[in-house]
Amino acid sequence: MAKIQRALLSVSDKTGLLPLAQALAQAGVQLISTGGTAKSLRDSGLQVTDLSTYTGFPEMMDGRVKTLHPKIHGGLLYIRGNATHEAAAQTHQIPPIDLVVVNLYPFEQTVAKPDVSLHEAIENIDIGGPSMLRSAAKNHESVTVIVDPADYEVVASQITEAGNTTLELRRKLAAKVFARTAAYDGAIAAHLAKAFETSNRPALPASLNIQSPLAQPLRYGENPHQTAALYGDFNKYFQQLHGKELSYNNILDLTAAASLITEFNGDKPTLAILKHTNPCGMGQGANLREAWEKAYATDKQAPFGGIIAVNQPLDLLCAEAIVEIFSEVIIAPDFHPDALALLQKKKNLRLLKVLKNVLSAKPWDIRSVGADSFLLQERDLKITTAADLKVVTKRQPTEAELQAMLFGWRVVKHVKSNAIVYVAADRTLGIGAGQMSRVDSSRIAVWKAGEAGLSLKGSIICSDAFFPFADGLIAAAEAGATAAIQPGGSVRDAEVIAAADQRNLAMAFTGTRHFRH
Ligand code: 93A
Repeated sequence: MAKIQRALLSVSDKTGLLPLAQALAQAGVQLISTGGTAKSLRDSGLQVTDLSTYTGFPEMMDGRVKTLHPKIHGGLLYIRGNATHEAAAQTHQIPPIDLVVVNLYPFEQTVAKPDVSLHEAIENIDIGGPSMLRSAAKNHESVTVIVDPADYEVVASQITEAGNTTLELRRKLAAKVFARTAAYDGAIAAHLAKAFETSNRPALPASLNIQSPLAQPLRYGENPHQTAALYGDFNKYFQQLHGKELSYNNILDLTAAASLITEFNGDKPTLAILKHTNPCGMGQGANLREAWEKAYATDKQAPFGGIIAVNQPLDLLCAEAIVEIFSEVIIAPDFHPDALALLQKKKNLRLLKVLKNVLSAKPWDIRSVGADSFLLQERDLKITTAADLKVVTKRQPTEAELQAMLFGWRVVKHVKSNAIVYVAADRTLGIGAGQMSRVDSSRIAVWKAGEAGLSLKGSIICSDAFFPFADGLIAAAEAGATAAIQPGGSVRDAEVIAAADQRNLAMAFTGTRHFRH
């Protein structure tokens, strides 16, 4: 690799620059600099070419245009050894620039000041700096780029030793550049989003380094004293046909509803009612009205103010039943015109047509774990089929029990842990959600079924994670369950299986758990 001959230095923060510049000068490298940087180096006794002399163009427009010149970007970007590029460089008299040292206008520090003006913030958006950094980083095969003063020393020592840097180092430095310019742009985006807001809603924290456009302002968060906003391309999934603006809780709940109903795409008419992201009733039937009757029968109290999701266009027959109770949101693939007309009479009901499956592009779960940290995981998209089930009891499930198991397993996956769901083949009978102990969830599910006047005789118990002890299963058998579906995997599986066998229960292991915390 040829020796570095020409370096462009343009830094806002001049700290630590001098030793690097001295090492470069010592190695015979020509130094080119913008106004402030050139002055500071010259004051320290170094020979520097002014960038304006180099380009033959003055810095202008209050410094907004300093380095944005083809002689600079051409010198950084042309592919060394490429005949056409070399010829263009020759024709236009563009010598190579082999090293760029830039740090940017201090945008983040500027906007951190409590009463920064929009003007001051905008003037601190560096344009030329990121452009040079990106040009140099793109061409890192031949060009060295430093954005972080912490890297001055290693570059200086490699150049002193060998006249140039290693490709390995140039690669590392280039990657660092794109991380820095991305974060810089993120900070600008967040600040401007906030500055242009009229209401009191939070901008995406720059510390999270996520770039997503603001999708929708929200009046408040989970509670009225919390500010909130919706980010990303969310509005491509739903079209709101009627009702007030969606709230934070609506968006959360309807996304849970959409994820749950997606499990039943292409299945017979299915209806789910959810509250606070948990299903409170789910049913299937020959039509949606029947599905509603079964879902609603599970719990006639909780659905008040809930979310309803259906897996086919909502018809009038079903709408007539739904409209009897107050719901926050209904989501459907579509609405029959007469059903829509009826539902639109309800002022406070939001109607959403699903445009695109929320799970169609593999979604991520993101959970905040502090001011500047978040957890990221793949969404739980595991589908369990009959082939995945391992029957562990002496008695095999009947075909009806098997169908009920697979129905219930799709529901329990969407219930907060610890989750216990009692089902029949096409309906929920009792749901116990979000308890710290599995037995308590089971007790709640049994109690809820009792409250609803539903019998658990011949029911199936579905458990999102294994039964740690036999007691939960014994209680289910006593409540009337004849079969169980659960992941298995407890050290006490043998005890649980023995308890099932003693009571002639059929039990299948899925091998997969569905925690939902
Ligand atoms: O206003 S700019 O975006 N326009 C430019 O063409 C340009 N070129 C370099 N700012 C520009 N810079 C920035 O000036 C550098 O990123 C660096 O932060 C600063 C160095 O200026 P000086 O050497 O005059 O202190």
